[in-house]
Amino acid sequence: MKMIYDELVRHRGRAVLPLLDPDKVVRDEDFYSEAARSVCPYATAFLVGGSTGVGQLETDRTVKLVKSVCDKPVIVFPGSPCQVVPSANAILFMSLLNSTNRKYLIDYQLEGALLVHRYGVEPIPTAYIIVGEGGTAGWVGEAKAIPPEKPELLAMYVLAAKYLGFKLVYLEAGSGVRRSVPPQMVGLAKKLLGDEVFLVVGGGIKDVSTAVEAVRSGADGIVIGTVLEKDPRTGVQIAKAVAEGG
Ligand code: 1GP
Repeated sequence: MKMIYDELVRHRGRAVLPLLDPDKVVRDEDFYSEAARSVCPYATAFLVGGSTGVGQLETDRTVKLVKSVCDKPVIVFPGSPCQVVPSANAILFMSLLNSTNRKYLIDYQLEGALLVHRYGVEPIPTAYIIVGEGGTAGWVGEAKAIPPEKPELLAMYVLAAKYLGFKLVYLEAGSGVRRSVPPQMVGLAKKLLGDEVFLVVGGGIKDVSTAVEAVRSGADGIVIGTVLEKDPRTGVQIAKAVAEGG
C-alpha cells in the first residue's frame, strides 16, 4: 500500500499542502471545488480540517469533494475526533504540544485512536506547535504560544518532539494571521530536526516570496489555506513556485 508519509518525504523541500476548511467548504462547494481543481497539479496532498463548526459529515463531504476533482491524497488535519473519516487517506494524528489543556495533548487522541484503527486511515504522528499569534487554532487549543523572538523555547519543543518519536512537526502561526512563522524559527527547527522528522510550516503564508523563503529556510512543506479562499490565483502561484523548487 502506498504510504502517504513516504509520499511527503519524496517531496521534501517542495511539498505543498493546500488546506480546505470543511466549515467553509459546505457553504460554497462550487467555489472550493474549483479552487481544489486549480491547485491540484501542484499539491502534494490536501489537508482537510478546521477548528470550529466541523464534524464527520462536513469532513467527509470535503474529502469527497477534493477526490472528485483531484487524484492527490487527502489528509485529515483534525480539530477534534469528530473529524476522523474513512474516506481520507491519512490523518495528522497530532498532539498540540504547547496546549495547556490535556484534551489537546492526549484525550482527543484516545477518542480518535479506535476510529483511525477501524477505518484503516494512515496515522501520521504529528507534533503541532503554535508560534506567535496562533489565530483560532491557538485560542481553541488553549496554547501557550511561543513568542517569535524566543528561539530557545521553540528549540525545547522541537527537540522534545523528535525525541518522543513524532514523524512530522507542524509549526503553526495560525490561520489568516499577519505574520507567518519567522524564517529564523523555521531554520532553527530544521537544524534540530534534520531529515529525521518532516517539517511543515503554515499560517499566514499569502504570497510567493514568504512561501519560498519558508522552504529555503528549511521547511520540508508548506500549508496554504486562507490565500486559496481569498485569492485562489495567488494560491496557485504559491503552490507552483514551491512545487517547482522555488
Ligand atoms: C492554518 O496553517 C494553516 O491551520 C493555514 O494557514 O489559512 O493562513 O494559510 P492560512
